[in-house]
This record gives sequence, structure tokens and C-alpha cells, in this order.
Amino acid sequence: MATAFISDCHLSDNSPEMTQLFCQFLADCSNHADALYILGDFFDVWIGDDYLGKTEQTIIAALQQSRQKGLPIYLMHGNRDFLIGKRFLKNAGCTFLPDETVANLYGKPVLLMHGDTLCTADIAYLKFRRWSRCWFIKKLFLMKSLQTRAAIAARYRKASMAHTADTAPEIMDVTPPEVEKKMKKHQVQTLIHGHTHRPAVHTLSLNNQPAERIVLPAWHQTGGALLFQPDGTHTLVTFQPKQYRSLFDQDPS
Ligand SMILES: [Mn+2]
Repeated sequence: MATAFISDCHLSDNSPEMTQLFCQFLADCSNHADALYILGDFFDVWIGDDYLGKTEQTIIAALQQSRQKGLPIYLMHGNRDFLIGKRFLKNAGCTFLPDETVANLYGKPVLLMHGDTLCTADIAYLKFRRWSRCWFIKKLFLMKSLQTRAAIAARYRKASMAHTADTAPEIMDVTPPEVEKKMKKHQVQTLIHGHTHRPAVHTLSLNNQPAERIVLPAWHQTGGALLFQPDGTHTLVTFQPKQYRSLFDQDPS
């Protein structure tokens, strides 16, 4: 058994092969994993729990099925899908995790984050984040028609792409002092996050002890996950659409 972590799947009607790949991965997890953690940007955009397109419906049905099979599923907001609300969580059978949650992984405290707040050099984004997460801004947005919300989301998406293209890569990455600050605050030696789309295991020294920061892969052409074993060892894995094979089938026989 192992615990699986994913983030940045960016599921949408534009990439049905990734939705299908996620469903295969999820079915695999419900047969073999202890739990699944989704650390944000699961969906490419979320304009409200009342919008249920093809992708949303497929995913809710699949999550529900896995939940019924006994797989605990945890979900954190990302910067794209922070409007996921109670109705979705209930329908899908997911437990909500606030950003900066310390999970107990087989006895080891591990800090879980989406990762956007670690990129403190990107001041323009952090300003937008503060504004957009304001409860009344969210409420005002959700009061608008689905059509208007979709149009606003598309406009922000365009602005965000322009911002990404205009901003130096190091500004879009995490700032090491912020990583250390968060890890010290939560007294952990392991941090798992997504968002930057730069999958890696970074080792660092914290309080004179070895520590690590694990960055989850984004789902572009391939899917990817972190598998965390009960003994604390872990692997980042990737898998292809149309040729999915169990990630857990390692029984020597
Ligand atoms: Mn993100």
C-alpha cells in the first residue's frame, strides 16, 4: 500500500484523454492506495459548483465510486479551482483540506500546500490572489450568470497567460526563504506541493536536519503522481494515456 499525491491535473473538456487517464489512475488508487490527496488545480477552471459540464460530471461520478469503495480522497484548492465549494465536495465524497495542512503520513508530519503562496517574488499575482479570495468578491462572482462567469474566467485566464509569458521563470518559482519559513512554522522536515509544474525532490537542511521539498508533476501529455510508502520512501511516477498500467502492482511473484 501507499498514499498517492497529485496536483495540477488541469482537467477540462479540452483534454478528455487526461480525464480518462485520471479515472484509470483513480480506479487503480481505489484498489491499491491507502488514500489520495489532490493538492490543487485539479480542474483547469472552476466557475461554481452549479456548473456541471461533461468533465465535471465524469469526475464527480468517478470520485464518488472510489469513495464508496473506501478510498479516502482529500482535496485542496489551487489558484484555478479555488471556487470549488461544499456542494462539489459532498457530491464527490471528498474531504476538504485548507492550504498549509500538516498531514500525518504513517507517523510522519508532512506539510501539504498548493504552492502558489510560496512564490513570493510574484507580487502582482499575490495581490490578485488576496483580492480574488475575498469572501464578498467570491460571492459577487457566484451571483452572476454562468455565462458571465465563464466570460470573466476566460478573461482572467488570458491575463494570467500574458503575465506568465512576461514574468521571469525564477519569479514564477518558489522563494527558498519562504519554503524554510513555512516548514519551520509547521515544524516539518517534508513539504509536498504542486503549482510550479517543476516536478522534483529537493533536499535541504533545516534545523541541522535533512529535509525535503517534493514538487508534484503537472498533467500535460502525461499523468503524474507521488507515491509515498509507509516506510517514508517515495517515488514520483509518470504514466501515459491509453497505456495505463497499475502503479501499485509490484508484488514479487
Ligand atoms: Mn496552480
